[in-house]
Amino acid sequence: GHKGATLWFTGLSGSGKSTVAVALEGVLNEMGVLAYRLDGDNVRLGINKNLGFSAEDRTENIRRIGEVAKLFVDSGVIALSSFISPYAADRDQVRALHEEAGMDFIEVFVDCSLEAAESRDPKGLYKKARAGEIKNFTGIDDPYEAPGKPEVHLRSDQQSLEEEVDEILALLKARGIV
Ligand code: GGZ
Repeated sequence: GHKGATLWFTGLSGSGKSTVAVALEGVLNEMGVLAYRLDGDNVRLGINKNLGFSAEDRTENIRRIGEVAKLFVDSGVIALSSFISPYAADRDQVRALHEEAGMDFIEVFVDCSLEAAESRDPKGLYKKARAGEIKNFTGIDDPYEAPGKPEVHLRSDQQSLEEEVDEILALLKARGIV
């Protein structure tokens, strides 16, 4: 059997949060474990489409996602949440929300140098940010507060995807989540 939990992936744009979440989702599904990914494509275009990238809007984005993740946990699903979530206080709020309800909250720091993330630049956004066409871009002219004590600390510019997935799976097993 398994129980619900929130895996909270945090890291720069282009760090590989979604890539790891997609790979982990595949492995969990093969194991017969229900998992659901929350990311910009299904959240920022839906319930959070009225939010932008100011500090206030990022905080509200994370707050709402935290509440949605908690609903998934309540239903017994593993929520895989992939958002930059640049502010430590916002992530800690979501953690508190889960822990007060006796729910597992696993912070996964997808650590990647700015250089590596910027060289990937899959959507060309860093280039636009450097050119001043996008303002307040995380890592360029907006802050990213790295987690101090994440449950999992991945180095996506040094580890393979398989290693990253295995590391998370080991923790889920150790915690009795899967
Ligand atoms: C950071 C931005 C910005 C700004 C648009 N800063 O690579 P992506 O495209 O898919 O990931 C980024 C995504 C960040 O949205 P989040 O909801 O994860 O951010 S937060 O947790 O801070 O609320 C990027 C794109 O949206 N994007 N403008 N200014 N990323």
